[in-house]
Amino acid sequence: MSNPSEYVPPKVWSWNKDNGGRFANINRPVSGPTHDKPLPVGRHPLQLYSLATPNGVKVTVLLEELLAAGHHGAEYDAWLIRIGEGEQFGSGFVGVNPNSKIPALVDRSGPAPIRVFESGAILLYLAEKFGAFMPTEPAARAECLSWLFWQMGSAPYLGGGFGHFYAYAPTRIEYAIDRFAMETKRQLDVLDKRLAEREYIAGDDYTIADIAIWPWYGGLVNGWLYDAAEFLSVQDYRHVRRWADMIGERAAVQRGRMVNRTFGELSSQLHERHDASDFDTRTQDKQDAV
Ligand SMILES: N[C@@H](CCC(=O)N[C@@H](CS)C(=O)NCC(=O)O)C(=O)O
Repeated sequence: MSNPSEYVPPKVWSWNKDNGGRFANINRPVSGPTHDKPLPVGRHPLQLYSLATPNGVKVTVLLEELLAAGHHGAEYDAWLIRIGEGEQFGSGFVGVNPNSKIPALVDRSGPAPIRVFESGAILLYLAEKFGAFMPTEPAARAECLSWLFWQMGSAPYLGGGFGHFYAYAPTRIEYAIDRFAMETKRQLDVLDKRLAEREYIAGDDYTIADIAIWPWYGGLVNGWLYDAAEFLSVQDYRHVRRWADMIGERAAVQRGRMVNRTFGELSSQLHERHDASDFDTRTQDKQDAV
């Protein structure tokens, strides 16, 4: 293994503001707001503050699925939080998520607003609120929750570990890439074995476990993350690929991917979503033409 220039940690760590990493401008060793900024509130019961990263897409996919299944109470306003510009550190956003990360949801349908942060918590909250996309039979429910929490615990190794060191770090460190590529491939193999036996992650039905896992691991095998499909030989995980294609064909999933999206084809970017008709009339290709 090649020897990266040896780093000897000092006795006490201190903050080097410009460490050269892709997100050096927004990463801080402290929490809390950096500026005063109230959050906007729209007319619908649910207010989502997010961005179309894999963690954000989970929630917009579930909301679009709920609406497609006839749950009108899932109507939502999706507001854009540009994390690259530090909008997650505005006082209003921090009030909804003290952890300053998208996605964050406020449910204003009851007598007092209810805040929910962490994408897994939001999926669970919405699935329970509407009685949808989560089985009620105890064994099936346990399986669904197990895979939902598997995603929450596993994806940081894919994103913060593999993705960071493969695509974003200022230097390529063989040890780090090797360690997290191995773990990412192990996780893909876990999914592949499961999906060889079952149509969906939790069993026979499409659930919030699929909705949580698809944007990360479906995205990875589709070549959407970190330009790493060839490096990780994603074609080997054929059951994951079968499942990723099946989920990706759902109309609600395709709509959910567009919401709060600020990259890719202009026709695929719906920066804010306030009405179902916005998908036809307010994508960025149409905004630019105005
Ligand atoms: N465990 C969290 C992770 C959320 C997360 O990492 N969000 C990222 C974007 S994908 C973010 O907002 N980053 C901004 C920052 O770290 O300042 C969840 O699932 O909601």
